[in-house]
This record gives sequence, C-alpha cells and structure tokens, in this order.
Amino acid sequence: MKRIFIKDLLKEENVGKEVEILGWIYRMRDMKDKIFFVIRDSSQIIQAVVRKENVSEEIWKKALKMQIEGSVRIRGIFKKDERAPTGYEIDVKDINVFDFGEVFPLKGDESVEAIHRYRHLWIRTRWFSAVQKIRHSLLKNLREWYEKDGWIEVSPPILVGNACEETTTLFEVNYFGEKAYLSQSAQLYLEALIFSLEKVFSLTPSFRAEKSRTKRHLHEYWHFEVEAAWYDLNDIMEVAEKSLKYAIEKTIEERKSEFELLKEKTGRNINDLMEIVEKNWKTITYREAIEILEKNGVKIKYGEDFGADEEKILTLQFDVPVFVIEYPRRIKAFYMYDKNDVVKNFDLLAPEGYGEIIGGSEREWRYEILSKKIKEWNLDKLKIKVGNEEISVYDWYLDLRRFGSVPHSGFGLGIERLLMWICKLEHIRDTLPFPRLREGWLYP
Ligand code: NSS
Repeated sequence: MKRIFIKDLLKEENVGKEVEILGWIYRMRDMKDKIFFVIRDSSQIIQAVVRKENVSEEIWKKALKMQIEGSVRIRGIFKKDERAPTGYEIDVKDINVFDFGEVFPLKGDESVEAIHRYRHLWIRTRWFSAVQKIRHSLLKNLREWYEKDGWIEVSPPILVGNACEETTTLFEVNYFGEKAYLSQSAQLYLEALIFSLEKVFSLTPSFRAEKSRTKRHLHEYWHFEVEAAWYDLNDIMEVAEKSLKYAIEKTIEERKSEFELLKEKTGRNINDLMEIVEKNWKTITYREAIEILEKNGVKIKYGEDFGADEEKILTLQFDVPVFVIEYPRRIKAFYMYDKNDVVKNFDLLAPEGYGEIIGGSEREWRYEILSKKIKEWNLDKLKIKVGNEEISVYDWYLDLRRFGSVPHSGFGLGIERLLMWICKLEHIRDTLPFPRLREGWLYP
C-alpha cells in the first residue's frame, strides 16, 4: 500500500476506504476499552482509535505501550467524525511500531531554559513547523520576484578579510595563522559583481558579535541582499517595496492553513497583512522621525541613532511599513553616498512595533569622496598581505571606483526580522530551529 500524507487523506472521497499512514503520536487518551491517538505527520494531524474488541491482544498491548512521540505505521478504516480534531478518524486495524518512545520530556508549558535544553525535540511543535513552512514560502517567493525581474543570484564568500559594517561586531577566525572574520554582509562583494551582471542578489548567513541581548538580535542570521548598477535610492526603495509585497501576498495564498494554526498561537491575522500589502508604504526623513519622537515625549537629539524603543514608537504612528531616509552621515556606514551632511540611505521599519527589517542605500561611487571617507573612518590603516605586497584591505573596494564606476544602490533584508513580523512572533529565536542567541546557545 502506498503511503499517503494525512493532509491528502482528509477528504470526503476517502471515507470507507482502508488507509495507511506513517507518523508520530501527538496526543493520546486511554479510555479502558479504547485508546484515542492523535497522529501527526509533517502535513497534518488525524485521530486514530484502537478498540479493544476490534484488534488482537498483541496489537492492544502495543497500543498501551506507546508514548507521546512514538513512531508508527497505522492501518485502518477512514471514517468521518465531527468530534475529531480534523473531522475524520481512522478506526485502527493494525499498528506497526518503529519506536515506542521513552517518556517525552516536553509537555508544552516549559520555560525558555527548559525548551533550550530540549530544543532538538521542541522543534517538532506544530506551530513552529508552520513558521518554517512560511519561511520556506517567503524565501521561494522573494527569489521568484527577483528571477522574474531579471536579477542573478550569486554566491559571495563567508570567510572574509575585512569588515562591511562595524569592525567591533566581527567574529574572528583563524585562517591558517592569518586573521579572518565571518561575514557581516555580502554587500561589498555584490558591488564588485554589478559591473558585469548589473543586478545581483544573494542569500547568505551573516554574523554579528554585538553583545546586545534583545528580542530581535541573532549572532547568525540569514541575509537577503541585493545590489544594482544604475539604480538610485528611489529605484532601490521601489524594489524593496514591490518584492516584499509580492512575496508576502503569495506566501499568504500558499500558506493559509499554516497561518490558521499560527493565529491561535500568536494572533497573526492575514487580513491585516493583506491590507498592508494593498496600501502604499510611507517615506519620512530622519529629521521628520526625530520630530515625531520628540512629540511623543522621547528625549532624543538630532544625530543620535534609533534603538528598538524609538523604532517601535515610530512604527506605531503608521499602519504600513515606513522608509526612514537621509540619516546623518556620522551614524551610518562609510560606503553610503554623501549628500551634504546626510547620506542617501533608508531603513525600512516594519509596522506593529517591529521596526527595522531592511537597511540600504545608494553607494558612494565617486572615487575621491570614498577615498576620503575611508581615511576619515580610519579604515585605511587596516592592512593585508597579498603575495609580497602589504596593501590596505579596502584597496580592492576602491578599485571598483577607478575602473568604470557607476551609480548603484542596494540593501540587506534580515530574513528572521521579516519572518518575525509576518508571523507576529514575540522573539526572533523562534524563526530558526537552532538560533545563535548568545553565550551558551551553541547547544544543540
Ligand atoms: O547592518 S545592516 O543594517 N546593513 C547591512 O549589513 C548592509 N551592508 C546591507 C546591504 O546594503 N547589502 O543589516 C541589514 C539587515 C537589518 O535591517 C536587519 O534586518 C538584519 O540585517 N540584521 C539582523 N538580523 C538579526 N540579528 C542581527 N543581529 C541583525 N543585524 C542586522
């Protein structure tokens, strides 16, 4: 008999048929002369009833010995039952046990620490599986938008010799006696690739060693980055808005039942997301953002960066994602295009209090100005040996401005930040099976 997924079994046309499923015991209830199991596979759950009078003593004994998460093949008659959790049940004729299972250590109401200890088992939780399926669809649909729009996916390195963002948040690695780092961003490499491919993107892990322990910081996260020749700030903001809207809308269509499951856990309502996708997103300047914060009683001065608290207040003023543009040049990265004392950049803040999910900018493509900025940021002092030569680690990056430089722009999207908002999660750790959160989170 061919194996069938529970999701595909749950159909009127199968009523009365003998069926066979593979799965794990999700719940069980012993009623003396019957045992109610709920079986789960990767697709759905179904009730399975073992009636003492219907099965051999051997099967009855097996059923009694089963533990939560034990693994089985079950054969029986598929029936309609409105009281069952998914509307149908299997009247069991035979059970084939792969593993009875030991007493499962998780009950479902554990503390964060207890879950961490057993995270490798906790990830079987159904709502977590729903998050992973939504993640899969979001990534697929993002890629799809860029593919349709003519972008090329490339594979930049993770082991790198220089910083893209702040040097203070690098993880150091020993590269055959040389100092190397884990990449914070593929941006500089993507910039090198636009001169031949023009529109490129990559999906890579990025690493940040910052000590902050917030609900939205990981030390390892998945970074979706895009870079395009001839694009200015407005062009690249349009790309961000269009591609996100496409990916979110399509994911909602494809993952209705996962969102249904999630709604009970996190309260995410897909109608709210659809409304956000249908509206135009907002743009404000950094200066306007400061004014909004001041009006809301926040003590902040022009020139200071926003933390999670400030971003939260800002996002609550709007019912759509908001692009904050033109930050003071001193609080942003050296590679951003100078426009007087601000840079041509944007942060995209997700609504409902979530805050930054994208950081992007038009890049400084003028050789003289970039060269000066690298000195001003003290980055010219960083050297690397290439053959017998000792050169500045940013020399190759400056070369890009010496041989056919063009205006160009790009951004980086934090996949876990996006997923956290889409799923309405409270903490970023539940976007990944094995999050790297802080010391002690290398297990499992
Ligand atoms: O530091 S960023 O704001 N920008 C860059 O790295 C650029 N070099 C990207 C580019 O233009 N190609 O990070 C971009 C995004 C940010 O908006 C967050 O969504 C995410 O990366 N991000 C993080 N997610 C989770 N945890 C941490 N620690 C984190 N840091 C950034």
